[in-house]
Amino acid sequence: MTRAFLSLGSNLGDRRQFLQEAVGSLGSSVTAVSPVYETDPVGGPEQGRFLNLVVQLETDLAPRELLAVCHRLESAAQRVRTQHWGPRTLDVDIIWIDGTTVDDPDLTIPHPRWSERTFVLAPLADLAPELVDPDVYARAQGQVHQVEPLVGWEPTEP
Ligand code: PH2
Ligand code: MG
Ligand code: MG
Repeated sequence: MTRAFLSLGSNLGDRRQFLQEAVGSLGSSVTAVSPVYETDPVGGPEQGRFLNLVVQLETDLAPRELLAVCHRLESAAQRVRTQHWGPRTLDVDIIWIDGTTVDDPDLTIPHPRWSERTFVLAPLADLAPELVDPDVYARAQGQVHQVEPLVGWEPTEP
């Protein structure tokens, strides 16, 4: 089993419900869920604020299998890809997998922009402070503030 971190974000429709359903679908591989943050959009067109969180998994999936899971969750949220970095019901990105790097045109692990974005670093630091350098955090972009946590998520006993 390997530890992995996914970043989830939503800024369209019932944002909290999309996050809640996606975390629920990940099932027993989830070992921790960060607080929820409301975040100013970073990059892209003018758009509404996001809710963002980070999920920690313990998984045997290969990086591409995990990517397929991310895409399946986005499809389940009826994500429609129109504008690049435009508003979305659900975005699920692989941020980090312990001991793994991938550098392919369609998949880069660690995520290429994870260290530039407060909406990733703040929830990641809540779960894995050792991965977040305070100097890197200080240079990251975007305002974030913590809001109500997701309800009903219980860590599974080992
Ligand atoms: N995702 C992006 C671009 N900008 N900004 C915030 N606050 N949250 C996001 O999840 C986000 C973003 C590209 O995926
Ligand atoms: Mg993204
Ligand atoms: Mg994405």
